Amino acid sequence: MAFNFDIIQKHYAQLPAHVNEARTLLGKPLSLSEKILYSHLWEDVMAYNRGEDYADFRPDRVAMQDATAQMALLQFMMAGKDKVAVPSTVHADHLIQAKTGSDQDLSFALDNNSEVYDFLSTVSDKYGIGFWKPGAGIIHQVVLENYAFPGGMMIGTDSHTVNAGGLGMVAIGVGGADAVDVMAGMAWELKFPKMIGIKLTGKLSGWASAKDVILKVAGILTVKGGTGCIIEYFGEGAKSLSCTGKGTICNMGAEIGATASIFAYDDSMERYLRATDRADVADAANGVREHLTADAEIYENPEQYFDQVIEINLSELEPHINGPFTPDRATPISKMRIEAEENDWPLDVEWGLIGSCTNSSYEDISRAASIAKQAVEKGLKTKAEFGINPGSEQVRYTIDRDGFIETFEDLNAKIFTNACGPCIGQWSRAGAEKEEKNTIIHSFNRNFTKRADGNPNTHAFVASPEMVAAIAISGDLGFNPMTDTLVNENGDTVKFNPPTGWELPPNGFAVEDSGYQAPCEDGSGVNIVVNPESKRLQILTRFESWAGTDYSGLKLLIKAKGKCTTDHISMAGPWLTYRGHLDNISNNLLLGAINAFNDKPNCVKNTLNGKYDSTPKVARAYRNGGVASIVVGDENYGEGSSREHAAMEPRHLGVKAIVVKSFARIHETNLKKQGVLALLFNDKSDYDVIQEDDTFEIKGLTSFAPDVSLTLVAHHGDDSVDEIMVNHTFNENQIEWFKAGSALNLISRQSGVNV
Ligand code: MIC
Ligand code: SF4
Repeated sequence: MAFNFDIIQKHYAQLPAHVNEARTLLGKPLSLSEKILYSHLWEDVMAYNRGEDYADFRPDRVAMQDATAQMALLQFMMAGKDKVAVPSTVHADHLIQAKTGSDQDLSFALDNNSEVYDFLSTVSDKYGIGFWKPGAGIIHQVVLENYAFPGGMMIGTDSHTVNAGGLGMVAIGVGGADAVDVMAGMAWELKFPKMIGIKLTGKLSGWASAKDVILKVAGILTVKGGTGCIIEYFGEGAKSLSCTGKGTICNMGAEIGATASIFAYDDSMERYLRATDRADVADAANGVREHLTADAEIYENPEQYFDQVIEINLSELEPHINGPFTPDRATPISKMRIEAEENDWPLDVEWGLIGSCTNSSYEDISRAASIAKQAVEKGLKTKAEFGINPGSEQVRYTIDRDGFIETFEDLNAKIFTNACGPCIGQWSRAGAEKEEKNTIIHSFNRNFTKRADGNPNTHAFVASPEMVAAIAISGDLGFNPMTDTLVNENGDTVKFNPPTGWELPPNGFAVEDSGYQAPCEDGSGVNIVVNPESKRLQILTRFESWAGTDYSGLKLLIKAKGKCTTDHISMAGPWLTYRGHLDNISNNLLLGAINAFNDKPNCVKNTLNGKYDSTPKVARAYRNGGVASIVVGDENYGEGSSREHAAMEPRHLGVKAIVVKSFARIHETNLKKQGVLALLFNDKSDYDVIQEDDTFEIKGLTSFAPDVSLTLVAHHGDDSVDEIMVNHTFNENQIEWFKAGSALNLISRQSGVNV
């Protein structure tokens, strides 16, 4: 039986009427994404221009993971509500470090993070939020197994929330402040997305997997190609993929900046729902099946209806390996050796890691295990070390029962906790501090510099779990298991057969304790205590509201050059410790960003004393000296995570504006929510005009209005002045957030809390 089945039933009961109304109003057939968006509008149906108009939505549920939930819930506590308005869950998955193996690592985490876990569990209890305890699994796998439903809409404080598109849901990653809106019973705002259609023909076979579909798409669309879009997959090839395979594809839509990705409801989803004990949802979905896919004309003539169409033939798809340092650098396996040699990437592979929310399903593990099994049978020993993070306790229990864990252990693999682990730098990798140049391969989604082990010289490559297994066993990045052979311990030449696996466990899923903790019925008596001395949790104080004048006397904190992801702005790994303490985590502000004036990370000029120092220290020195500042950035600034710390930290340390060539969606919204001016160079070449010693004014704020540009005045060291036109995407409501000092200040005011 599914959680909150009543909500799903109610939605399906109204769905046909909503879809018909939207179709009539728009006067055209509807894509699945449009059906879902229009059936979740906050108010009456009206037509929206894709990519232009903001719309208010009513998501069905909210999911949060521990590393972002702390800040989301600290904000929710200030909103003046007794209970969450929609079903919400918290998942304790990011704070568990992979070191020795699951049991020891979990008990260490329980001890080490007890303060944070107690806080999350108590707040969840108080406000009626379901809590998935440490060890229960990774948020997106748990959501897919328990909560996602075809035709639904959800938001989650994690960029890979989009994973639930694999079960036909419009699922969107957001910052915590957005989650607060929905949990507080308010509308949730989003610019109505554009639509990219990806037609999948043919059928996967051999070594090609669902992961290779998205690795190839990432190569085509690049890290910003999906910005502002929902990607809808369709065609015979789409139907042939498993539900969890669809999840993998949707999951990595985050890597190309897509707002969401989605597949229509089909038999694979029905099978998955039934296998995960949700026959009730499957039966209900079957009753409205025609509304859980696009109208036929859309998939017949996609060019007429989507903003962009891509076609991929699964029968011809070659396995890919993406990386290093960016998930969109796609190389077909047959070209990998040449590419690595040309670019001087180390060919020796030191680690193969399987897991993460992207690829930790039963099917993934069973296919990778089929390669591991062959290795043992063929007398091969693994050359690289192996680590596995199962996606959930249900998957772990079932793969253990079915012998896959044993198979990996035969290859000396380390079985880590059901958690994010190395994917988010929660990895105590021996020797990483030596910062040696090396290669690892994993089945995760992101491979930004330093992400997995903190070593800037680790070249991390992304591939399917079965390819990770083969390459880790061979220890050679250039190994192509489809054509190459290996020599075993007896000196015989052996070759892998293509992987085999099961879409779903032949004997069904099983689990003894899923790790779920339901909230108490009445949380009014639950007391939340945060120790004022705590280093990990800090009750928030409100950001000051806008003083009503233009800005002047602003200093340049950093002009960031090139890729500046949220990992560069607010690093994870060890810093996850401080996710509930704004002042402490602000000490990581922009640590990874490269200063355009000296090409160094974490070394910027303090123009108050002319000395170079670490970026967060200079930010603090400016703030303590009563000087406000700005940050200048390149393209796709804030790519990657949903972590709003990347927006709250600059705000906390006195940064008034972030001026860039382009933004990633979630980060841009996070900045607006926290009262920071997110500004765009009208002429991108003005980025070059900014000098290290500049002092700035921002003019036009007293008449701040949608679609009206502002002026950034740069006073250079030689007394010359440049007036730079800067644009923004603030709408009326968002301008009110800016004026109030943050969106939360506005909500609190509206709820009658004194601000
Ligand atoms: C990630 O994959 O980068 C994370 C860690 O899951 C983040 C969330 C976070 O920073 O806590 C994400 O993807 O949003
Ligand atoms: Fe966790 Fe990695 Fe997935 Fe982020 S991408 S939710 S860190 S497993």
